[in-house]
Amino acid sequence: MKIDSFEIRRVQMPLVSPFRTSFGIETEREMLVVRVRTPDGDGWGECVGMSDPLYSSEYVDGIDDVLKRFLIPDLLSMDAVSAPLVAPRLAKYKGHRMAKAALEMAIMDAELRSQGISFAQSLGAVVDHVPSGVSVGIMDSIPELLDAVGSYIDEGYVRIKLKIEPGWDVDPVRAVRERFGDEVMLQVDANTAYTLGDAPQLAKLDPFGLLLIEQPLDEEDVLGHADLAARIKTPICLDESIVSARSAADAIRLGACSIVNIKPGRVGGYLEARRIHDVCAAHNVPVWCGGMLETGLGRAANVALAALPGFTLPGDVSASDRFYQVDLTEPFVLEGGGLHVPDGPGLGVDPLEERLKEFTVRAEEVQR
Ligand code: NPG
Repeated sequence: MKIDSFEIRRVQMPLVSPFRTSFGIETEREMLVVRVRTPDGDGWGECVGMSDPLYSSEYVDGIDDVLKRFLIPDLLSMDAVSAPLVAPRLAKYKGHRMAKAALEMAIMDAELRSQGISFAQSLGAVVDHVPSGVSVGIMDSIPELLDAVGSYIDEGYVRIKLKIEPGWDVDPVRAVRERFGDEVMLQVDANTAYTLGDAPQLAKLDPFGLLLIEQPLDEEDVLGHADLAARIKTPICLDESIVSARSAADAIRLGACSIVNIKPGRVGGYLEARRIHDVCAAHNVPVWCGGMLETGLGRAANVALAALPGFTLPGDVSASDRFYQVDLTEPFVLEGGGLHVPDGPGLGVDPLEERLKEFTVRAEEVQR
C-alpha cells in the first residue's frame, strides 16, 4: 500500500472520575491519535503513551518527537508499506514501542478497511463477545472503594481489579471479599510498587483467593518475580516486564510469571501482541488484554485481540463510560458482562468528526 501522509492529533479527554494508581493520579487523558492517508483510504492508530513517563519511559511529547523526526519520515520514504513490514523496518530505532504500535495500527486499519477484513478476523479471533473486567483505582477510604466496586458489579463487570500499593493492599482486598464474597473474580495490580523484601506482606494476600497479582516488582526485576513466586501462593502476572514475545518467553522459562497481561502498545503493536499470545499458548500460560484508558479506537482493536483463543481471563476491556462521558467513537456498551467484538472492516468503528474536533488540541500533517 502507498502512503500519502500521516496526521498526528493531540487529544485531551476528561475522565469521569480521577484514576489513581501507585504511580500517579489521572484526571484527564492526553494522547496522540494518528491518521494515515493512503490512495485506498484512511486508517486510524491510537498511541497509548501518557503525558508523563511514569508507567513507561515513553510520554506524549517524546512520542510526538520520535514520530515526526524518525519513524514517520522512514515509513514515508518507502515505496509501499504493509502492517507486517512496519516493525522490521523501524527496528533500527531502539525502543519507542508505543509510538511504533500506533503507526502499525493505523496502517493495519487502512489496509484491512480496503480489503473489507476486520481486525478480529485478521488477528484470528474465535468469539464475537468478550468478558469485561474493570480496573478500580486507589481510593481515599475503604467505604469509598466498596461503593465503587459495588456499582461496577451492579453494572455487570465480571472481574474486579484493585490497584494496590504499600499501605493499600491487604485491607482493601479483605474488605472487598467480606462485602462481595468469594465468588467475585478478584485480582490486584501493584504497578511495580513493591520489592522482594515485601514478600511477607504480599503473602498476606494468599488467603483471599485472588486470580493473580500483577507486576508487584520493578519491571527489570524478572528474577525477583521468580523468587517471589516461590514465596507466595497468589499467581504472578507480568505487565510492565513483558515488552516482546522474547521477554515473555524468558519470563516464563525463568518461572517469573504464570499469567501474562498483553498490552499491544507496550509491546510495539497488535502483531507482536499476537506473537506473545502464541508463545504463552504454547506454554499453557493464560493471557488477558490490558487497557490504558483507550478511546473507542484502541478499545475496538483491544476487544478484537481479546477474542483470540488464549485470552482465557477477562481483560481490562471495560465500556467507554468507565472512563469517558463521551468517547471519540460510538461508545462501547457493556452487554451480558462484556463487549461485542466489532466485525466491520478494519477497526469497525470510526472517530466521530465532531468529537474529534472537540477533543483535539493540535493537529499536524507530516508529508513526504
Ligand atoms: O481499563 O483501560 C483500562 C485501565 C486499566 O488499570 C488499567 N491500566 O497499569 O494496567 C495498568 C493501568 C494503566 C493505565 C497503565 C494507564 C498505564 C496507563
